[in-house]
Amino acid sequence: MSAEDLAGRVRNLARQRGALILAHNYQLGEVQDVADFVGDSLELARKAAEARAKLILFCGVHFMAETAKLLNPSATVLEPDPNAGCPLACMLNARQLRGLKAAHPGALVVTYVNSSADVKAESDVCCTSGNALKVVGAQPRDREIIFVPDKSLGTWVASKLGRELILWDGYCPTHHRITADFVRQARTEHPDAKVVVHPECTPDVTAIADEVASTSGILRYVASTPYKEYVIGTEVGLLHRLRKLHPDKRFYHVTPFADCPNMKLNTLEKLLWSLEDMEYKVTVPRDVAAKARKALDRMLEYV
Ligand code: CIZ
Repeated sequence: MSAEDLAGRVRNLARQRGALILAHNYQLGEVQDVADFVGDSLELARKAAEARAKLILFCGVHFMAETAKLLNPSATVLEPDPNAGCPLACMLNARQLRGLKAAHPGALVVTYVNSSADVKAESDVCCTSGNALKVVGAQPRDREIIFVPDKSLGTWVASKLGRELILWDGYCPTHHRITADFVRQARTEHPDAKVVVHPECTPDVTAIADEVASTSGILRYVASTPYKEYVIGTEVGLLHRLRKLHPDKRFYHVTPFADCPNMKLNTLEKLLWSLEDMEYKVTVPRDVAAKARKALDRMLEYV
């Protein structure tokens, strides 16, 4: 079956089942193209929370589908491949976070959404890379802040806000493959291009970029600047969306190695099977869900 036929079948079955298909900016191009909505985790969280549909097919990684379920508990949330995890989210568990809290009594806990529901349940408020500056910046100055689990993002937030944060040694393996050497090489190959990187990159990479932004921030930067060429330092899936939105501009990735193997587990075949078999349903234990939802709701209060 051609990719076009498959996409048609996914769309038809989604319509029959009344399913809303949400896809992250890092998904395969053909998956983004069948989705009702494509966005970053904050935009997808908002869509999931507001969705009227009783069925959501979530194409991203597990913590994102879990977030959709937390924010819309009455909807059935399906993920096409339950193995699509997030190594960063696995770098901190609830027991470890409780240990960190015990070592810093009185500290507020700001947790990046790239984390499990168990970890969110131990947190005061969540953030995404798109709103981390706003969320951390809004916390009282007289309180210590634990920021978990991404150390690179936390380091960038701390430097932008001029505020010390207690960090955890977690990182995104995909973004850490974007090295300063690759950035310098890309600048040599594309001397007229602006270099825009994600704050999950290491500090030596963010230090030499022209702009540091989340995926939605990168999309806004490209839309609002007159340049014709951009070198993009984030997961390669974002280039599909950028090229589609701006056919008049040129986009290069810093390195093709910034390709998240988990994000790419979702294929059109798996989307179709997921809708046919109503698999794999995302569930979160009730006691964890209630606490985790509070941390997410607090994040959504920041516009
Ligand atoms: O927050 C997200 O969706 C991620 C993982 C990256 C980004 O900047 O959009």
